Amino acid sequence: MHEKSIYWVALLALGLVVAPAAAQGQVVNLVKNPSFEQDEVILDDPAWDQWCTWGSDAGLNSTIKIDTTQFIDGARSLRIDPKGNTNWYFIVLNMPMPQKVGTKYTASLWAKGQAPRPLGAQFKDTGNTVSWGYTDFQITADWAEYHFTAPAQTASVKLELFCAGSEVPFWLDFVNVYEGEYVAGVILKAMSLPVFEAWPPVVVNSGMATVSLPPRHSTVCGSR
Ligand SMILES: [Ca+2]
Ligand SMILES: [Ca+2]
Repeated sequence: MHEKSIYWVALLALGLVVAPAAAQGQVVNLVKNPSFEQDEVILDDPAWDQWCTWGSDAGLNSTIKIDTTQFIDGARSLRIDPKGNTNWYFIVLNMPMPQKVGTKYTASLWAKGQAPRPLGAQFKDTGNTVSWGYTDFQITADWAEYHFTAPAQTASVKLELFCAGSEVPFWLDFVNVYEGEYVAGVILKAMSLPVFEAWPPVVVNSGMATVSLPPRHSTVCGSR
């Protein structure tokens, strides 16, 4: 058996792996720049491409910034400082993404509030003709994943996040939109295979495989 295969068999036998290889690639993410690791125009993006914002009334005074001190995936997140007492007064959105009308799609996101606060999310036609799947989340002061699933009503879709209604700042990271029902455990980059490949080599002794455990990867919870 190949040494790497022995390594994985040993880890699985010891119950030390929560199937990262199986989880990785289970979904095809339609969100571009899903983890905010690439620079792009977000606030009032005139191109309406990938991440953008829309504001109304007091929401026009809202701000966003890339934050390198808070993240759940990669090394950056989007910090949102919303203004306005109505949730849709400041919207962070990602567009466009193709969907098949009548087929279910799931949106999942990781968020963390400076304190617990609400966050609304929905799908909407990029031409603004119809919206669907609206869901109210209550996000907490710790990183956690939130998701909703709804069948597509148009072929060109945006994901909208209603960020106002509370002026408590919050962070957004690792946003996925994919076909089908929610898939638990979509892998975070900080927990992906290259991390495991950096672990020490397996030691094979009389047909029994033994391994040394590495410390927990520092970036998984590095923002907490
Ligand atoms: Ca990130
Ligand atoms: Ca953009």
